[in-house]
Amino acid sequence: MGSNWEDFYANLPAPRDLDNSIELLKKFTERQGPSVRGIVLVTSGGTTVPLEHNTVRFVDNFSAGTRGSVSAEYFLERGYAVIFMFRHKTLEPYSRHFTGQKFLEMLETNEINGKNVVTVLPEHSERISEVLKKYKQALEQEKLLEITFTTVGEYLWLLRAACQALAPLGPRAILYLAAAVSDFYIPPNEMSVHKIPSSGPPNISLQLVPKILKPLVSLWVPRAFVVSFKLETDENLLISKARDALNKYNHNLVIANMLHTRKNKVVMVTKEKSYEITLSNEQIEKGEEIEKYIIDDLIIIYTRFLEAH
Ligand code: 9Z3
Repeated sequence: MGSNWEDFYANLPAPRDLDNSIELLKKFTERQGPSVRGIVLVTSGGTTVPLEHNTVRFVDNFSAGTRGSVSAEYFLERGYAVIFMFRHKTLEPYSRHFTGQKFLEMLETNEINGKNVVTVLPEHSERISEVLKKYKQALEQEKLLEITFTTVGEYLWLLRAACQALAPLGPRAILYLAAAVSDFYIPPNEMSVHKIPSSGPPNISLQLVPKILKPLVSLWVPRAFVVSFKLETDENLLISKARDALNKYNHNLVIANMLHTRKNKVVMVTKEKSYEITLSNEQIEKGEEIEKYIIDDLIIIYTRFLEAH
């Protein structure tokens, strides 16, 4: 076991609320009328790898969900419907602008006629209102569906369910796989049921998660526009690995990025060419986001793909 994706799913218990997610996905995709430009599945955030069935401990990764949540906003702005499939408690579109105490600092509280009234400080009003309007619009127009996962197993079940919902759309489906998915896991039958005792150093052995991009591209959504991400920490490997993935899975675009520079630089790799998108220092200072440029370019590549179909 471990190399074949069918065995992998057969041995991996489905998440308890999977049927509910399937229903939401079905309703959402069916509700999008003929005028919708396309539906984008954006995956975002990292996955956990539980070490115990009654999970106390797990292996995790760094992903904060910035790439995914920011990209989702730009897709919505460009008229696409978005299924935002994200790791529970990582960043979400719109609310990501107001996280932590930064948000509380935008508010003030006063007592008026014996009642506590909370107001937004005038200097933050424009900004909050701008984001709030976009958020409300996405909800009112029913253009945004959010579904969550935590473990790598939940991610994989949900990904397959989302593909099944998107398959009927053919080339109108875009997959933008920005989540940082674990390459390793502990198969359920090898996992400790209870909390691993601390009486001695644990013997933890991880297995390979099968490469899910393979069945995804060739079987689940064969007519969709598929974008994967490649993350490296060694610059020398980045482009060759991205190109290997493209050749191996035969999808449409790989967006390659380095761990430490991912917010300011990516490389767009298609079958025809590869080129960099970078933010200048001036753009960074202005608070510009690289995802805006990624999405603009992606749409150009996608439009060409549509024309070819
Ligand atoms: C990415 O490369 C994303 O851009 C990041 C975004 C995870 C770096 P943040 O969430 O980070 O904004 O903090 N995602 C894909 C990473 C990945 O695991 N790719 C696999 C690989 O490189 C291929 S599917 O092997």
